[in-house]
Amino acid sequence: MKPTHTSTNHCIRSPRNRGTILIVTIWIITLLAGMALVFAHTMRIEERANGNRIYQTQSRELANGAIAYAQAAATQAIDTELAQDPQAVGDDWIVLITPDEEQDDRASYGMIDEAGKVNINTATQEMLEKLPGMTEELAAALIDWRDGNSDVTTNGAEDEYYLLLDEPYTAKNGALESIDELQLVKGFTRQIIYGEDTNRNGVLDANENDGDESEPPDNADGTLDPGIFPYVTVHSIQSNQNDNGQNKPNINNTNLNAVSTVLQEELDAGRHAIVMNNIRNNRPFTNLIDFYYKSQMTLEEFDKVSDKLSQSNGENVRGKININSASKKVLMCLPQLEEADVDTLISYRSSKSQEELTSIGWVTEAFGEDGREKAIAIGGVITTQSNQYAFDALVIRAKGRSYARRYIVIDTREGALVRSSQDITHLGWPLNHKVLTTLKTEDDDPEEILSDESLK
Ligand SMILES: [Ca+2]
Ligand SMILES: [Ca+2]
Ligand SMILES: [Ca+2]
Ligand SMILES: [Ca+2]
Repeated sequence: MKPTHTSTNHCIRSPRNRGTILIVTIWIITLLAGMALVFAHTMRIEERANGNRIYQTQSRELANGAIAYAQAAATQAIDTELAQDPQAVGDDWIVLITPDEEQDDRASYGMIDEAGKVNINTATQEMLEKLPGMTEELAAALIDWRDGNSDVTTNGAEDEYYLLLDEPYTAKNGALESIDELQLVKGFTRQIIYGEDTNRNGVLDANENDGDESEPPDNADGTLDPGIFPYVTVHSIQSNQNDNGQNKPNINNTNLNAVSTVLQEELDAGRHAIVMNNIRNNRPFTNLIDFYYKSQMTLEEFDKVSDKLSQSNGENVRGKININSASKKVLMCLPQLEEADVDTLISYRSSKSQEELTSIGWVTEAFGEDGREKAIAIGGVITTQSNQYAFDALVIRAKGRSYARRYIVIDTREGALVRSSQDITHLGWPLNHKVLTTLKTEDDDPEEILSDESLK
């Protein structure tokens, strides 16, 4: 279900009066700052600092609106259609910028599924190396950065390297907390992480396609190299517990009682006996896909039970990739897959509705009889669940005279927890400048302007 504008407004309406006062204030400050240009240099600097302080206050308030909106959007039905339209929040307008592999000539709107990305804290070196622009050296350095030991992986880097830098520090030897943190890892530059898309809007802007003529340096080839940023996350995590609060039974447990109970709930007595016999005779299992093949369940049976079973212990599982939402570049990182295999997966899933893609079992059908090995190769790192969403929010106030950008990650495992919130206003206006000009000069409904394809 798509939330209506009305319900969203109702939930997170911001204090209107305070906003109006702030807008008036910022205009007075702007006028003062303008007048100050004729005064002494020091005077000018003071006025500008004052203006910045006011702007920061307003920006914070705009960002609070964005966070409230992201939380509301994440807790209302999780639907791929959700949040693709501009939303009114009080007197402000919010659009969510999302990268779109298919087009780099205009911005796309929507929320971003963190499970549709490669988790840089859990991906194997093989998977990391398959990210665009990555090398064996970069992947090895990342593995060393995050692993708990100080043994240097081939081509990697531990303390010995970092302690010799001009401003020395030690290797993290722990999980990364943000993608920005990659800049501390040997070899990772802004170029590797963000590519040519320095304003992070998923659009090839003029300065990103003119070579060295203006910042950033780019290859002027007419297509946007977005770096690895759109394809990586540190946030993907899902619960490994069933509704009863117990860990999902591990298919490789010595005692199969719990697995048997799960199967009993969904299979009739005859099928249950046959499947349990297959399970007993064919252990252990590499992962749930291997379990599916060896148990000789039907896909329909597996769809019903797979989400209640597990291939690991522990309360949570990190870093699984949602095969229903991952982009082609992310699917390319799955173990052992070639481009043709990824195309097979993409064409299969686009021929089905989301309801038909309930469990990871669909990859076995997509790959067919000969694809058993490939399906098992990816079986341990894939999921059809998503619990974390990123909102690259552009908040627009006063017909575009003021705006803020926030990158917010919401965890929906229990309610809508804000995992991170980063002010990215400094990256600049992310949409076509015609949109901003039209917002400022025309009296049309902001929603129409923001949705107008001809302006994008
Ligand atoms: Ca290490
Ligand atoms: Ca751009
Ligand atoms: Ca350039
Ligand atoms: Ca390029």
